[in-house]
Amino acid sequence: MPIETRKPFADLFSRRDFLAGASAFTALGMAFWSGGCEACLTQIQNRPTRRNIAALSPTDPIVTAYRAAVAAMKALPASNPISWVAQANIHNNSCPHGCWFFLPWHRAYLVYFERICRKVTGDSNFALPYWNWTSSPSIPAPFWGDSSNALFDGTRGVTASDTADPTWVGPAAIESILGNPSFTLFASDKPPGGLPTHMGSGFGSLEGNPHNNIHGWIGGDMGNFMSPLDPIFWMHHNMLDCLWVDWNINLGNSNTSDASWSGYNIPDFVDENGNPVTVPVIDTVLFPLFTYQFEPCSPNEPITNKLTGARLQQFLKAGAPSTLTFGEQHEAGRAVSAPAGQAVSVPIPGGSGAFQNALGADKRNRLVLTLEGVDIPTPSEFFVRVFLGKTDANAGTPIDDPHYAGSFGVFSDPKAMAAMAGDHRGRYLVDITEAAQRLNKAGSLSPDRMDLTLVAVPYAHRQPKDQALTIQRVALATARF
Ligand SMILES: [Cu+2]
Repeated sequence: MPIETRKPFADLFSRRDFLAGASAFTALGMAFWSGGCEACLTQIQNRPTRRNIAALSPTDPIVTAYRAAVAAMKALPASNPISWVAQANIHNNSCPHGCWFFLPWHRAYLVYFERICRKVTGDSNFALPYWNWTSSPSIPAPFWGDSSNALFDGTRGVTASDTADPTWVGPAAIESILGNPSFTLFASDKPPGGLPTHMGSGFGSLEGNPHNNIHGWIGGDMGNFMSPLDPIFWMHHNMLDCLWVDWNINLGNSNTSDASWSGYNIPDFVDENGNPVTVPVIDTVLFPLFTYQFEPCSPNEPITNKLTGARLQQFLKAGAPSTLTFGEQHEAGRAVSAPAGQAVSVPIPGGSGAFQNALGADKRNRLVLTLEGVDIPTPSEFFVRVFLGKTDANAGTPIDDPHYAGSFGVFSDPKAMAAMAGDHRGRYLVDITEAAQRLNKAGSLSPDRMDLTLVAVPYAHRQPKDQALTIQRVALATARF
């Protein structure tokens, strides 16, 4: 059906405005259109709201429905494609990490999981809650107890009173991540060859920091690619999805317009009837506009759920080229290593004025620390804090120190790594523009040399005896998107 016949949407945008995707609606379900469009708009305005689980009591109907859905899925044999184990296997076999398919893949995964929850509970309005670790940094109460609680997972390495570190999930960390206007730096890099990869070719900030570290910190099932076995997985990824919505819609940032991203069809999911589903990436961009909405999750700005024609047009037309182009690379010239718990400093020579561009007011110019060939111990027992111009930084240096520049965690899976014969390493991008600008303003930045200090900080309760941070290549690059 041509899009023009779908009034009143024809008034909101012409076919041309629809990115690459008039086809986008095919998989979104013709349900919206089949009932006549007055009904469609109402249905869209009233689309289910994914709520902050901290606002729900353990006996709230939403929590009860989620627990019932998990119990029902766990009761199914693994051979059933909508069973708990089969769902986790989808992730284990196909999840792309460390690349820009990370966000759309997990969004589609959640959408179909949510539909399975509706099917197995008969609750057709069920909307998956999310875990806002910024405002509630402990795993929420409904996920504790014992094995009689379907939401409990006995393999976790943390307790109900442990709190996620503000380095990963604190308001300042999340505001900084949301404040990055580059899709690559926010949402991870384009993979080599343009196709999704299982293993990290370029972790951006949302994935590299809160995503990886929540996985690593919780550990147990959450510490590897079977992580969806822990019911908290779905709440965690839902929060990441909410932040992506915030970055796109409220903050007005564009996803990449690279056709290898928007034109990719993800073949990995099953619907609530257990039938295989292929989801175009372009559809995942539209899901939160048409099929669900969020309660506000960002520390800085409430979500605006109101679906206006102007907002839609602006968003759908955007698609600015946001591929990050690297300029000069300034190499450290040596591999670096630090045992967990320790720090290592790396001076990076630049030459006069080398970093000047990135210190100006143009937000499109960035200063990006690129770490290549990063060894990923599995399960990883530590994360990394990056400081600029503070060679005595250590695991006790607070992140409100003005020299603090960013953080990342290494998350992978031993089996995935074993399958990567030859290259067991990842690539991480840490945008240090903010810290450089702050120090420059204060007059404490050397104009032709950057001293970076990487601190390998152990997760709480872990004794990472034999683990070390090891990086083959450290470079500081000027970049523009
Ligand atoms: Cu994950």
